Amino acid sequence: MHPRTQRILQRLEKLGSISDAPNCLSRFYGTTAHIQSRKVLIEWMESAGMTVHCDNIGNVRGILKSKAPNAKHLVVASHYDSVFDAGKYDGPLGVLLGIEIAQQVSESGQDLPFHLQVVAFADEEGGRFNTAYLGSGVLAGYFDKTWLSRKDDAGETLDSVIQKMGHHIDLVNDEAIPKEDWLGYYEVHIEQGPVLCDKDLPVCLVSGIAGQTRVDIHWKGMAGHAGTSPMDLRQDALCAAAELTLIIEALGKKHKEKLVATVGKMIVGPNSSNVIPGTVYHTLDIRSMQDHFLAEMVAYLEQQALTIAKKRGLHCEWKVMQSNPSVDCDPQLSAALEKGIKKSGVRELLSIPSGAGHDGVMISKVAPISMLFVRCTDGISHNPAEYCSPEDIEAALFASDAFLEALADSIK
Ligand code: HGY
Ligand code: MN
Ligand code: MN
Repeated sequence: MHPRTQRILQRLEKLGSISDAPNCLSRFYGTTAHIQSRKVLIEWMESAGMTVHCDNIGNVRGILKSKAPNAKHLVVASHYDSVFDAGKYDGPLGVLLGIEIAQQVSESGQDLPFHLQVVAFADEEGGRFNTAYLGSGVLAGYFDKTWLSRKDDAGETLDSVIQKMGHHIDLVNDEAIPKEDWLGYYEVHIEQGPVLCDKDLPVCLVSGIAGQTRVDIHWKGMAGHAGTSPMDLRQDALCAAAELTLIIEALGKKHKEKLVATVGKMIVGPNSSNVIPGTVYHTLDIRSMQDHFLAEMVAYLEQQALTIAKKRGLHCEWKVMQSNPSVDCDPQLSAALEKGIKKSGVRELLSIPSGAGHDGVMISKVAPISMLFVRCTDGISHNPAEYCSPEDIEAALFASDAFLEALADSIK
């Protein structure tokens, strides 16, 4: 195995051990582990020969400047936050591979015709504040200041967490790379799906990223005594939430070829075994490559929620937290990536859409994007069983080296 692959594996283990939870990997935005991992990333980017700075949202940004006049930026990135009880490849693989391709350029003394900027985004998952793409939102100049008042489960606001990290939120808009200065965006990420395993391929191109809407749903009923309240006189918030959850599942199954819908988080109040739940908060994560269809499904489910609330005598608050349309990867960047994949010896070219969201969704607002998927065993992700083999990581590394070369040739 190439020493560069070895180094990626060692660093994946190191980052995978930096967690806020004692028995699993969890690294939400602005936590102790998040800040600790940032320090390690700064060190590694500096040792790769890059000029490194941490921006005012917590993105770690390393750059190899080109001497070419009017050089634009190629950003190679992924994220270093995680979901709770995460796998160690989702995010860090793309960051560490980016550092390796930069180190190769720096050590070879090659002067690329573009600036090479490697970015570790501070928050892609939105695990703490349900704000996906915080980091890439800043890089694209699309940071939404209404996010600042968002609260985590402990009631702390995003604004206060950013300040505690020593950042100045009023400066974030200076951190963006202006639209005219972008050459493009490239991200390497585990597929988090079964296709590469089925096809027995190590890597493939990504054709686009599905549209995604995230909704916060609050049910307000009436808490009551579990022993004395007649069943037909209750305003049980949990039963209402459960009824909607099953409608959501049925809708996803009915349109399974073009829709996925998930209730992933639920908080029951007061959450006592002998009290009828008076309040329930839960999320809806719903996605499709077809934007109009997705909007129709969100509207339909909102109607269903309001119908359930009326029938059960509850109040339902439906709050769309974030909605991103589906995006296409750029044909020219993908053509260079195709050359890179071919040159690295992968036996078959494949291009698939991504059901998972990625920072490219945010970056696509200002720049052409491209992505490389890497096989992960059985497509398992957002799960500690997530695994990506050293051989497939090496295939992705070599395909990325060749992509950079093909891109540089296409500019000269
Ligand atoms: O949720 C997603 O698709 C990604 O992992 N943030
Ligand atoms: Mn990810
Ligand atoms: Mn993820």
